[in-house]
Amino acid sequence: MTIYPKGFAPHSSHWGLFGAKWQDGALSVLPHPRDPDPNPLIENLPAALHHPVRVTRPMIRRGWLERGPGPDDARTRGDAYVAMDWDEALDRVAAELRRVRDAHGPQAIFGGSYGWSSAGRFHHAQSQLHRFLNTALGGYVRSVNSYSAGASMVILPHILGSLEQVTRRNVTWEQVALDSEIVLAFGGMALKNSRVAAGGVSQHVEHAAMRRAAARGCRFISISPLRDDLPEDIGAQWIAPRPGTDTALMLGLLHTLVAAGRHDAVFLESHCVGWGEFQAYLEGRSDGTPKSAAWAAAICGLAESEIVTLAQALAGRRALIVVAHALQRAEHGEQPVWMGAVLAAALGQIGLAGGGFAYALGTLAHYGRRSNTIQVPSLPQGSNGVRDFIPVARIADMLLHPGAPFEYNGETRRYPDVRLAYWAGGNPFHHHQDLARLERGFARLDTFIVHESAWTASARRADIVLPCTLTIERDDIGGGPTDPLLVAMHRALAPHGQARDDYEIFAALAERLGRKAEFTEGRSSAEWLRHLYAQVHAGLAAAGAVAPDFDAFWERGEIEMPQHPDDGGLMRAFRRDPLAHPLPTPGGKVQIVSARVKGFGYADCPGHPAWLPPVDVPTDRHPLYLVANQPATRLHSQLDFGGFSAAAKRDGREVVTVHPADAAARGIQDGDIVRLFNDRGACLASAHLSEGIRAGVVQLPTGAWYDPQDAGDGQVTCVHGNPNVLTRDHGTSSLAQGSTGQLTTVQLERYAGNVPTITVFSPPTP
Ligand SMILES: Nc1nc2c(c(=O)[nH]1)N[C@H]1C(S)=C(S)[C@@H](COP(=O)(O)OP(=O)(O)OC[C@H]3O[C@@H](n4cnc5c(=O)[nH]c(N)nc54)[C@H](O)[C@@H]3O)O[C@H]1N2
Ligand SMILES: Nc1nc2c(c(=O)[nH]1)N[C@H]1C(S)=C(S)[C@@H](COP(=O)(O)OP(=O)(O)OC[C@H]3O[C@@H](n4cnc5c(=O)[nH]c(N)nc54)[C@H](O)[C@@H]3O)O[C@H]1N2
Ligand SMILES: [Mo]
Repeated sequence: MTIYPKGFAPHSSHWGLFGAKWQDGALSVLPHPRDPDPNPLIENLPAALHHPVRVTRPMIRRGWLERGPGPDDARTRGDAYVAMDWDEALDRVAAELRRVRDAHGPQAIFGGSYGWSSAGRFHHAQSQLHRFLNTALGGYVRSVNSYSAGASMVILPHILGSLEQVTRRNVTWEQVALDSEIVLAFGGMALKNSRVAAGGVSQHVEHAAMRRAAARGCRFISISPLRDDLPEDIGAQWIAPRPGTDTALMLGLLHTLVAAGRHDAVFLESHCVGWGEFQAYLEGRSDGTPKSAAWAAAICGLAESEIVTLAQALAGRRALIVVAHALQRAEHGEQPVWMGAVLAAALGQIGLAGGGFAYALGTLAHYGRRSNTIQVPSLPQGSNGVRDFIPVARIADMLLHPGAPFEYNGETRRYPDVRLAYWAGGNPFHHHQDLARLERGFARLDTFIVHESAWTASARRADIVLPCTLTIERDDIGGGPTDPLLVAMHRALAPHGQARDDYEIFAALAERLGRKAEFTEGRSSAEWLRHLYAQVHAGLAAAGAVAPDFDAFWERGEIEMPQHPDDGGLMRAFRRDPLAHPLPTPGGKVQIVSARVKGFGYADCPGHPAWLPPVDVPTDRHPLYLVANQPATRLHSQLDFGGFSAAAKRDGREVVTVHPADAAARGIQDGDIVRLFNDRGACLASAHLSEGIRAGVVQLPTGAWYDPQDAGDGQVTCVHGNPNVLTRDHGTSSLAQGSTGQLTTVQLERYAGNVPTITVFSPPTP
């Protein structure tokens, strides 16, 4: 481990590679020595290791013990928990799994278990759970797509190619640094977000690439309700339209370009399908409404001249259109993704170095990188005997309406009748919208089982909580498809309390179900690491790359993975020769019109991108937009009890950003505790006044642990500041059914009552 400082035990997390180091009995974390811009989120770890809110023993909810499995409102009302020995707890879990499987079949078990479990390839909790349910019980109801990209994962294959194909080997940060002349980023490219990558990231390159581009004269323009979605030091211009109106803005820009003859008619003809039909919509010949700059200005709350000037700036330049995940986590989220691609196509930029459409660039650290030629290893999943699935964000609908039909990507499907949900590596009571509704859904289950390292909101609503290790308490292999390093993740300390690895827990359950050999294949976890590494070793050797054996890899701490050249991949090849390298779409070209999507007949997702006015807009009762975006100080809800996350709160509460004009109208001062509310719920937060937000918009990040209390007014209020008590649980459209958690509407007031104590950082009562 020559490049590491003394005593550095390498490890990997979604927020970066780091090393754990012991000094004077205390563990500290150091960033990877070659990371130019380390992520402070690693600072959440040290104080979390032995925090009182960690789960130390198997725990069973008292109501479930006393009354047995079955629908129970007490599940989500803060029931008490009883500690139990591992053997007895595992016996009960195995018996309950067997009961449900025998009585209702594996199609009554929901094992989607969405979430960002740890970065290691072997101990990846969902992979462990899915393998267990497949090998030991015959399968489970799964979920498809993600909260990240629920709409884009479904719309992109209809118009350009899969999310993977569109985001991998396309425009890189290297190209931005060297070639882009103007970057128009819808939703910005917040450095807080690109600090994070699934599987880990060894070098945070985004900020340096932006600075190099800016120094060369590249202009960056952020379209966002928040100023700090692009860093100040690159001279970024900030334009803040009304949230949720990006599609109208893009239409207004394109209308202006077309009116001035500044669009690339040749590219639209040679590389795209359906321009003529779309142009009739754009110019209002098909619906009577020209999508002019003036039309867009009224919808977006911008000046017409701003839109015209922006269109002029784009024309004739190497222009990159970026659309953040955030935009599609909203009503009709498919539209800004589709329209962003159409705008880039009409500018004739798709496939050029540093130009075109870079969906989600800057949203996460794995985008905009070279990709590895060798796959990172993953745990084989076995085969799932159950065909039923849900789009991931339809969880509450499934629980509340078993058997009901739903639309998805051209199919009418039915919600399965689920009796048991098993979660390992995710936190639904963090990630889902309208938490009060989600609670009603979970109350209907027979049994809810969770593996957690800490008493998260989901653990507090589970019937059985099995304590699991943190990543740093076990050995693993870390890596992602676009990071050049594969990491030997060294265990830095022993498990806290009686915590066990997910693998050990599932192996013990599989044994009780008579399926141990099928689940473990006779390997210990140490043997699995060697087994998974052998695949990498073979790949490296075949590629003629340096291929150390496992022990040498482990000793070194990391190895380099070979990468594809920065050649623009699919889009560049398609641009050069659309016949020889067609896009993986029905027409082999950019689908400005999709006959397939049109054929589905969805009013909420027609056959070409369109402005579809949202339902959830400000009213007299709820006059403010709420942007519920990703937190800067943690990854989602993870380690919210860690030092870095805790330090950013005020009076222990999450901070809501409010424009001074909106605050003044309500008699709110900086630092006041405020109450945000709408018809779904209420929460408290500490007000931070800032001119860096569009007036009429408030911003409260996700991730403060859900702490519902009766605040004395009869209504349940999250006293800690979790925005998902307020967000709306409604799919993006019939096409994708993605989450719409990013945006909703609320009212805000100064909180006059006694400020309740936050309770969720102590374990529940026995
Ligand atoms: N309103 C609103 N809601 C949102 C979003 C938004 O923008 N607005 N964003 C959405 C998005 S994009 C996402 S991805 C989701 C994120 O939602 P989640 O991924 O569910 O959130 P996390 O807090 O990362 O939850 C991961 C959980 O896994 C646990 N865990 C970590 N490692 C292990 C392990 O090894 N084993 C086990 N058993 N558990 C482990 C952690 O303790 C943590 O509780 O949230 C979504 N929710
Ligand atoms: N520090 C940190 N980084 C993270 C995560 C984390 O939890 N913490 N989560 C990671 C994950 S899983 C994901 S999926 C990505 C998520 O990536 P995104 O979903 O893109 O991230 P957000 O921060 O939610 O949103 C980005 C910005 O979009 C802007 N925005 C919101 N609504 C609108 C709108 O209607 N129009 C426009 N133009 N802009 C809008 C907001 O100002 C917001 O700051 O982030 C990743 N990065
Ligand atoms: Mo995400």
